[in-house]
Amino acid sequence: YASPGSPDAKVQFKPRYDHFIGGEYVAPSSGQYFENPSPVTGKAFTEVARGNAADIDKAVEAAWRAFDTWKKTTVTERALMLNRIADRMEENLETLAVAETWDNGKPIRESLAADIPLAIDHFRYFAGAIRAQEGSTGEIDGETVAYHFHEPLGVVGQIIPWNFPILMAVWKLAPALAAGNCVVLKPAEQTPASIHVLIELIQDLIPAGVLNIVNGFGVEAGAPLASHPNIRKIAFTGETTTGRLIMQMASENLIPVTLELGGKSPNLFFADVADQKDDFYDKALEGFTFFNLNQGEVCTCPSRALVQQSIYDGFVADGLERVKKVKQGHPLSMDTMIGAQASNDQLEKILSYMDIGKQEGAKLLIGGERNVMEGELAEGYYIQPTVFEGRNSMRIFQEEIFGPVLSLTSFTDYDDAIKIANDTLYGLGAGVWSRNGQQLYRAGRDIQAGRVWSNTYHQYPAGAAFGGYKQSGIGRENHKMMLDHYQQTKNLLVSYADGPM
Ligand code: TXE
Repeated sequence: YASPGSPDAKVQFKPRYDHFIGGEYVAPSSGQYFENPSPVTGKAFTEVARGNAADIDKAVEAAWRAFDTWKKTTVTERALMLNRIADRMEENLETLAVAETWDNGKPIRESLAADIPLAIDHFRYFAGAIRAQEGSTGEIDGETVAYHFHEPLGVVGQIIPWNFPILMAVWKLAPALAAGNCVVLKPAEQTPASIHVLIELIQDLIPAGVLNIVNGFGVEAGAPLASHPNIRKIAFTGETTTGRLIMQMASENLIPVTLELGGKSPNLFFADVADQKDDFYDKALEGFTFFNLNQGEVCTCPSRALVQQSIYDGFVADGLERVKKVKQGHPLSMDTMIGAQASNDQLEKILSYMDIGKQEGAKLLIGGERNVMEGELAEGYYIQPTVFEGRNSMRIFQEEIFGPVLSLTSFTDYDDAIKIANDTLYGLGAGVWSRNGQQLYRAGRDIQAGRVWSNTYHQYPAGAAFGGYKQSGIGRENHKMMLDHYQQTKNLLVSYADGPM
């Protein structure tokens, strides 16, 4: 695919993006904009409104105005809107995928095959889920009935990160809109542009004010949103320390929060994986290399590999051969498997962890450096796939690096494996690989994480609940249970009796 800016590109970004409030593009009240570089080239390609508390106020007001009408729409009407959005996205798949890759740095084959199709499916899933949802009635006594209805919360705030800009927005938008809420969403400052490409494509399908986008930085725009007295819920994905702040802000207004935070996911390979060198073995090796997906910028990145001692040497040697085949290149080339880190800050954070790993005595098995590319990519943010061997007590095993860096260690038996897997502050994802169904099931139940992939990894179907144990968060995303996080329960307690109470 051609780079944006060249004449045959699938998407041309505007030189400047304003906020999207009340169905219109609105200039920031401060008059200020910030530059947005593409991680592919390291060069700015657009500038974006720098939002503040006054912009958030405007957006929250516009959302409440829209809510008066939106709350009266039927589930059929709302489902139809979500399905139309999905269709429009599907018709523009390549445009959205190129926009996402340019803004975030991820390889086009991932944005084409995963990010955008998953986002499309998410709208369709929640269009179906909301239509199938029912309330309940309870017979309290012969003449008294308890009715339970679902009602939307009202205006909700959503703050999203930069690793899957469109998909993370849609994970939050689809259930919120399906449930009848209006939304004020703040994208991450590192990746503000692709969401505007999406909004331009779908804005005619959404009543004015139902969805509002305010861009800007965390403290300037995110905090006024999370602490706004007129939002009824805040949903956040990002760093654990920021999640803690969001929860404090929400506590002032006593509103519910859902938090999807960091992770340090273990990926366990039991000895029987290597019983035969067959297709299953091959699949497990692929699972070993998955720490590279999205340049490792995934909250569920399988960043700790735990391999049983009896197969360790052979399995790791085969695994490293596979890592060597992970092709780094131009994110818009179809054969590129690993692209650019999303920001210069993130690049530097990862490089600093490479130093930490080396200093604390971990053995570098592969990679370990910035990848200096040529031509258009020379100033982009590229890092070599990296594998360190060490112990679970090391910082590179305990702290979220959020890059293509694998921390590798061995375990002796089942109990040792579970002990190491759970020796972490986090509990978002995990992987278990074994030919033994019993072992797979037991490990899946014993690992303290919200999602345990068994003989697979990095699949994100809309119908499977996703969320964290421990410091990885509160609440779930995906799955129809998500609707509960965006609804109130209304109870009508009705007496049909004529006599005294
Ligand atoms: O996250 P932040 P950052 C992890 C990952 C990464 C690290 C730092 O390890 O290296 O966090 O990334 C908004 N009030 N994850 O600094 O700050 C911010 O503008 C309100 C894991 O980018 O949490 C952005 O929109 N909002 C992760 C969003 O929060 C605030 C995804 C995320 O930014 C705010 C991203 C404040 N005080 C990073 N401060 C995952 N779990 O997937 C920031 N924000």
